[in-house]
Amino acid sequence: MRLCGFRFSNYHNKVRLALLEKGIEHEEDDSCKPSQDAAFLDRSVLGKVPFLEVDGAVLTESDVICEYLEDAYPQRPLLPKEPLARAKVRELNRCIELHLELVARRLYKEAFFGGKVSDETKREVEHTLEKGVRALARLARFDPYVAGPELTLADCAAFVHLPIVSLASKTIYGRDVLEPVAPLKNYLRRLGERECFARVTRERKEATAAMRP
Ligand SMILES: N[C@@H](CCC(=O)N[C@@H](CS)C(=O)NCC(=O)O)C(=O)O
Repeated sequence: MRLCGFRFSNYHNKVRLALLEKGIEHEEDDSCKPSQDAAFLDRSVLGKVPFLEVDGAVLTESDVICEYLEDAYPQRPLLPKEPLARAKVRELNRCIELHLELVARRLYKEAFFGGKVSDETKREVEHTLEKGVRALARLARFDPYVAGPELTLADCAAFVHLPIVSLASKTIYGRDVLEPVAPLKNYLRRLGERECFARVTRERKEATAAMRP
């Protein structure tokens, strides 16, 4: 199986974390950039990364890929066995991606890429982010992992997405919208000390440095 994408991508790194934590043997193609070219759409239907090539098929959408990995490689599980506990992990994951990362993403053009975002969009995003932050504060357990006592897919998502939400909001609003989630900083620092998480961070930084002119 081959994971395709690039190591600067938070969604790509989420899947890398799952692969590495589960100890799944795999190849990587880190040279795939999002594109709407027909040749790339043949590989990734929406032109996004990451995607997984496996057994002659292609899987897109990081959550779908992670759930496939759970089903196909049940060792070192990243989802609890019990259905309700599994659903609670997915709920947290959804909150982090749909109500925080995807919302903050509307700011990235100005926060990270030298573009401009309208004041109206900034106001709208700030308001929506606040709702997501309140939901995260209510759902997250931090005892010691985000969904409870075991490491799960929600930790993989939190680790790659939440620092970007913080950074984008600090750049655009001059404040970290995630500040009210008090245990978050220590939790992310502790998570970053795990071997696989430290590796993904190190390799993301190397990839970022290599991209600079
Ligand atoms: N929902 C997708 C999101 C993936 C995504 O947005 N990837 C970004 C890179 S971090 C991308 O390919 N962006 C290009 C685009 O949206 O066209 C997933 O979970 O895999």
